[in-house]
Amino acid sequence: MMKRRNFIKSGAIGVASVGVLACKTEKAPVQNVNSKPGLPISIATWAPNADAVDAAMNAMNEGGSSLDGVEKGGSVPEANPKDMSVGYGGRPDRDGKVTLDACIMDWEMNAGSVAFLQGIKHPLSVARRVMEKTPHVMLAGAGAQQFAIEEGFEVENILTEEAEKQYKEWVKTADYKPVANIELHDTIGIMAIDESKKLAGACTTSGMAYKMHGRVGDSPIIGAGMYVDDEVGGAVATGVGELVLKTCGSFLIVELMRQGRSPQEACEEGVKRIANKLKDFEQFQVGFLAIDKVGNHGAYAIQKGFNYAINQGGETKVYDSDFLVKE
Ligand code: SD4
Repeated sequence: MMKRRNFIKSGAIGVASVGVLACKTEKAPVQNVNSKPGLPISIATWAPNADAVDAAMNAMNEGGSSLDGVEKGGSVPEANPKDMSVGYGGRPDRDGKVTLDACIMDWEMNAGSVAFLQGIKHPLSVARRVMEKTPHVMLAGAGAQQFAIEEGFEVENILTEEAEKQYKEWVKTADYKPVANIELHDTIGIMAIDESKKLAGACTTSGMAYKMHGRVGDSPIIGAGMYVDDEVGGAVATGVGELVLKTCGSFLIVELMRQGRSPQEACEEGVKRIANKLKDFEQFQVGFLAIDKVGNHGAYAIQKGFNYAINQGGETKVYDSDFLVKE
């Protein structure tokens, strides 16, 4: 039986998961636009997702659209058992169940999403099917799994031995402490613009490790974990989803860009909104990443430690994001 008391006592939200790869990052140049603009582009949260932005770029180079790119990119960490924040290998909730959230959106405001999906390695591809094959935007839980099965996805055990081992250790104390940045988060929020200038975005995650069973974060929510508007640009979020949900983070950033802010300025404003509105925000990490229509990008986080990967015109780089809480 879970130690529910510990869980409640130590707060409702905590930090997601452990990073999979040590990556050497560069500090992003301090300017509004921290790279040369240029298309095609693929960009994703967290440096270990450099493989994912490359996969997205390859998909576009092979004639795929930006939508194909973000789906392909997101499928890289989903399939990687060493990435314990996304898809197969993701950490379970406090009841030992791996529950996945994902969403996808294209340049025509088509959007699809799945939440609280169990037993399916590639929730992002299911989200795309929701978008393309149903009259709905979002399916959750058993209904999302049923739809996935009907679409030919296999139900598998996606709790790896390693994730189970760590979970069994965690259960001994069942302490759900929000300690930001003692570990990396690897939830992937990914965006791409292809040669025909079409913008798409996606987000996929196993959510906060050891969350309450049934908890859904920002990642599958259009406008919270991800939002793209082909006229303006796009934004994605990572970190403690509760803070992003309460501020409609990605939508806010895109709207700020619509009003003339650069991607960098908009990400900074998004983090400041959290800081101005939400108590105790310093305990938590949230990172935002944004691009505009021509491939300028920006990033900003509450805390040190957020980084991201970008492939622009075939060149892959990883950058450290600037952040708000400076000691
Ligand atoms: C969530 N935002 O479920 C996700 C977690 C995350 O990197 O981004 N981790 O709240």
